[in-house]
Amino acid sequence: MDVQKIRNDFPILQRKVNGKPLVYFDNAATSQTPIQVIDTIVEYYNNYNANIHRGVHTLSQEATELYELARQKIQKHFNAAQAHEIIFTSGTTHSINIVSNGYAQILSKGDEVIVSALEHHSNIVPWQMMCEKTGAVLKVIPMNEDGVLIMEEYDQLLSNTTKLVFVNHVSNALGTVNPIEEIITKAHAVGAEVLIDGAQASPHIKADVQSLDVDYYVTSAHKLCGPTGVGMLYGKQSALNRLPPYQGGGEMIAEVTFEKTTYADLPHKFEAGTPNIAGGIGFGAALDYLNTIGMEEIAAYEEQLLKYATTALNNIPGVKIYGVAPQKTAVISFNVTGIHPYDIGSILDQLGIAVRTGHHCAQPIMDFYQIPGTVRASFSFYNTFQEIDSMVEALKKAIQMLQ
Ligand code: C6P
Repeated sequence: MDVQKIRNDFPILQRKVNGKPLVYFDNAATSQTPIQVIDTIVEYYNNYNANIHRGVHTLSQEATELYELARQKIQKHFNAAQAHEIIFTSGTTHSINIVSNGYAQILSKGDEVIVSALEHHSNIVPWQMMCEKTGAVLKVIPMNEDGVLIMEEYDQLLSNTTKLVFVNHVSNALGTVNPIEEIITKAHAVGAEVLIDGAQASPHIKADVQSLDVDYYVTSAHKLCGPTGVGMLYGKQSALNRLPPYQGGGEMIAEVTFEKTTYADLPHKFEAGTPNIAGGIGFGAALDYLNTIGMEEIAAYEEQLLKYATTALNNIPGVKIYGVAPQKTAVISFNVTGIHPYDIGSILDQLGIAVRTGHHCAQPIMDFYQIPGTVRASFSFYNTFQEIDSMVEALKKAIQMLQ
């Protein structure tokens, strides 16, 4: 992998922040966008901006064709059996809400659903809302000090009253890669469906939804070098057909009268209204970009970055890393004794280094460690070892100033 060449694809990496070269280590919040994706979006607006699935005119047909081609690229990337099993959404949060809203009409009092202790709020709150509506009971797979799920406890939680399990593939706060194959197999053995939140996995791991045999897999394009405001809900055809629509409106109908409306087939049943057309096409371009580099190459390089940064940070007195699972993506959450994460983040920003600080929308994880938050450095394939050195130097300066 030629990282220097790759960096030239990302115009934003050339800019300075506070007079210093930008070191962008907030990739888990959102990834940067290569020129190939930016150009694709600009080309859409310059050449064939039109509403899709509606017009007989050329522009509309071109836009429709490219939007549907993007759906096929997503299908291929995640190895879905059929293109209509890919629903375009505004992102992971929207995707989860489509399923949780559907489940609010499927479950009843006493049914059980299982979440993990490692979740982002997006994979907790919609389900709590669903449980409030239905009377279903939410159970939690606990984690250990290393940030690893305790699978024996999962075994105990599963029963024939379990209807759905929803777990992330990778934790956004700690980088833990969860054993989703085992989670899925065991859930299916008791007749439960499984939703996997792939928002943090998909930039690093290419999930094969058929071999995983997962019922729902969700992600956001902006985590994968694509635009914001677009994402996907993969669902097995049978699972999606069971769910009621989420929103009513144009495009999702077969026939409308004031007496009765019938819904369109998949995927349109879940795609009411004019979608983010440029975003969908940009999502496809982002997958093309990543696949040209190669997901395995990306993962191998990021693993080196992770190892290098972990060793360097562990050598700084007072640094404590949270989440030391054997299987991790390139995310490091840490604190320095006696210093608030926000203060470290602010000083790093003064030095041009972008990290995220706070609870990372994963408050239960922070509560587990009894901390208000962490500093999170998350790496991507366009980051370099030298940038990690810069962060380490900047962190040492910050510690000197703050301690
Ligand atoms: N995590 C982070 O800094 P949306 O906002 O819908 O694109 O993605 C929500 C989401 C869901 N699940 C996981 C595991 C996530 O990491 C995220 C987004 C960002 O960690 C922003 S809070």
